[in-house]
Amino acid sequence: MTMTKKTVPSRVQSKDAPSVAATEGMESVLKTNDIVAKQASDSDILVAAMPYNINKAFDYGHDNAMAPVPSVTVELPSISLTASTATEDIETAKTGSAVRPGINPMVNSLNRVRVDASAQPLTTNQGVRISDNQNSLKAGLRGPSLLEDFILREKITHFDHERIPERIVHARGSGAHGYFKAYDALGKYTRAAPFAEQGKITPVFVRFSTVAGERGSKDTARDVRGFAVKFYTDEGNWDLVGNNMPVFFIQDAMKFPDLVHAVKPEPHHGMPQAASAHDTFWDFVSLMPESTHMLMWVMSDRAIPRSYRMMQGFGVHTFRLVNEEGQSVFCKFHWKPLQGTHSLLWDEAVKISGADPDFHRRDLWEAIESGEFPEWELGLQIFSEEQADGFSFDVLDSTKLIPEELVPVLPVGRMVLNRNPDNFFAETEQVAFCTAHVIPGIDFSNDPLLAGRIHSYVDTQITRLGGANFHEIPINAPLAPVQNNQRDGIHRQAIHRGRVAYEPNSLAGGCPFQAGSSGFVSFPERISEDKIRGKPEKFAEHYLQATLFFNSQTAVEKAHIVDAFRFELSKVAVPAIRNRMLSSLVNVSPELAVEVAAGLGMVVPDAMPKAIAEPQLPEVTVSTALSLMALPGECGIRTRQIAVLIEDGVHHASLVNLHSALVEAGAVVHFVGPRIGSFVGASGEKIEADKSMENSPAVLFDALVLPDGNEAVQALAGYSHTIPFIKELYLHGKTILALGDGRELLDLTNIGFRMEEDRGILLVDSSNMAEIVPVFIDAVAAHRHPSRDSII
Ligand code: HDE
Repeated sequence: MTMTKKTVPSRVQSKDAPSVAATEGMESVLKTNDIVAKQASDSDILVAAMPYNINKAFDYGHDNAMAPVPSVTVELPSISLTASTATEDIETAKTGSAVRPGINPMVNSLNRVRVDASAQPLTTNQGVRISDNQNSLKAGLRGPSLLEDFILREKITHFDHERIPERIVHARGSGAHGYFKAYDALGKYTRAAPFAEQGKITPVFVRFSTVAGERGSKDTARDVRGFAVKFYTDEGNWDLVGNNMPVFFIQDAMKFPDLVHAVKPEPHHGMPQAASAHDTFWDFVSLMPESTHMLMWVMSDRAIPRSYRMMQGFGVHTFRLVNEEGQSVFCKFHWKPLQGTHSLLWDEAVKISGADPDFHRRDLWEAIESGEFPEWELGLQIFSEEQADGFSFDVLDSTKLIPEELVPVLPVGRMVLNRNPDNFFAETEQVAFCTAHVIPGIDFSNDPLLAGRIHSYVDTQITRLGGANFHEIPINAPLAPVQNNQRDGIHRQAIHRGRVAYEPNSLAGGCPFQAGSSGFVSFPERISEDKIRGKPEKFAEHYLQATLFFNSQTAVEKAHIVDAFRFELSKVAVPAIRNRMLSSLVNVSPELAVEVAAGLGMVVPDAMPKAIAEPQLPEVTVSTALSLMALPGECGIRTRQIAVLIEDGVHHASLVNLHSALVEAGAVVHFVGPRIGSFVGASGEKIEADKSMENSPAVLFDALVLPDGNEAVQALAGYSHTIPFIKELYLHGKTILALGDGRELLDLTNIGFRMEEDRGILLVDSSNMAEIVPVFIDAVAAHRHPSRDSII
């Protein structure tokens, strides 16, 4: 069969259209000067300009598939031709005027849907003013309510439907707006819009989340955190839907429902909420040795971050970058927080879930409100297919990472979150991330986990957001123009003009037309394989990177991993599951297995048999980048929450000086009393407590100041919460500064402080404030003083 040779077609001008008999026939009709007839005549000219489908020939053949061409279109003689009705120029306040050609007003900034009720009367959803919002309509003051009360019924009906299904995973989350700014043009690797020019800015919306818990569950569960970024690029939306860990539990999407069913509350009694510490989770993962690497991350402090602002983010899968010439490289995405990577202790995380289940949500919100905009640097690990073939692991296996020592991370830009949403539901709840949302220049690898995700996200949004039009919800709509022939469906917002909703067409001049190679062109990967269900050989190695992770941790981090395994497995009721998991840990590290077994009062079992006897040797056996300590951050004590205890009789001047120095350094300083409200300093000054030890327990603070002033110290000593408050901050490794008489409070805790090896306990006279402030700031910036860990 001969294929038409590819040439790039041009637009056909309708005035140059071949004249046809039908056109002549219209002349007489035109004389009536009737607008409908004019439309009919123009239509005929337009249609006649496309005597056959010129584009058809380009549907065929390898060359055309490799370089798709834009469709040939015909210029409209008049815009009214694609109108639905000849009356569209008749305007009311409601209809507005006819839309300009090519415009889709659904695509716009969020301003078009922001609502402000200041100085406005209350109305029904139909815009009718409501005279009384306190009483239902009744037959007499003491009489029965009336069915005709459409105002009451509208209000209650809407209320009844206020909730939508929550996300099946990642239900609990928090989001913010911001932007991404490219450091340099990355045209060498990708034609993706956000990297097109140096300094280019692309708006983003980001949602962080836990995975297992329900929407109303706590923020500080031990869990993976979602890190999903929607880039509103000028070539369409790109969603980078990642996590705060670079690997995942499973290798194939086929196992995702099993994994999620195993970790979610057990179906017979609905417990436990937001926790993996139960039988079904450990039953499943101990039968799935490919989970082991991810388990190491989830049992590490990465799973209990101090803040969403203090986590790394990872795209997890291998993706493809494709440049203008169609050349492709592989890539992994990394987000690095400017604030550094910091975590909670497990004991803190547990207590914070009671004290403030919204701990991370509040932290993100307050930081942005106070102008402390969180920042991340985006980095790419770029590597070729040939390099990938040589690695000891398979880059299509999401249970493996690529050590930074093997492929360095290239910094390509930074993301700043600088605006909180106006409305949690409209934006954070309704935002719909989809791994299928890619743009020209970003493409998929054949990771079988990614393939399942490409299907799953769109599918789940259809149920969650009530239909196929979720892309029109303002937070989801792209800034790039949207024009296609998809129509109708529940809650359709766009009002499409005209009668053409198909392609090819000549009645709309061939528009909207296919974009050819300026559109998304899938990377033409050559595949010649058997159609089979199975996994590549390298996927069978399950332990080397789990070992790499464990061996790359500091002693403190290793101890926390042991503690986490011990805690989680101690909650597993069936001993054989514990034993099975222990036998798997022997393959990771005998040291780890011995310590966990000891913590469970068990004997270390034999190692679990491996799926592969002689794996390829790993390229890297220790990677310092895998330790949380590798990223201390660049923000000092900015946004750190510091509690300063106060009572009547406190030494006011020292606190005022300290307060201004800490605020200057960016900390958030709270005066905390036995109650909130005013206290009187030793010299009669007023000092206001914004928090109390009762409403804000110690776990909510990063550091503590004990004040000078004998009367205040005695009063604080007599209050039952004070000593436990101090002890808790101490045991969690926080910095404590005791001023003058405040030292007495420390003594009352009866903790044998080991001052020589603990730079987080500072005792000083109020007169030496100037000297101590920088030392204190330094100690708080260290986040925590782990030498106290062993005391807990
Ligand atoms: Fe998800 N995941 N996932 N996931 N995921 C969802 O989509 C799914 C996976 C991630 O803030 C769901 O809108 C499958 C890996 C984040 O709104 C659902 C598989 C990674 C979010 C879904 C995975 C993620 C989700 C539920 C295995 C890290 C929250 C609600 C094949 C790279 C996005 C929704 C937000 C959410 C499916 C595995 C990250 C059901 C099938 C690996 C951050 O579509």
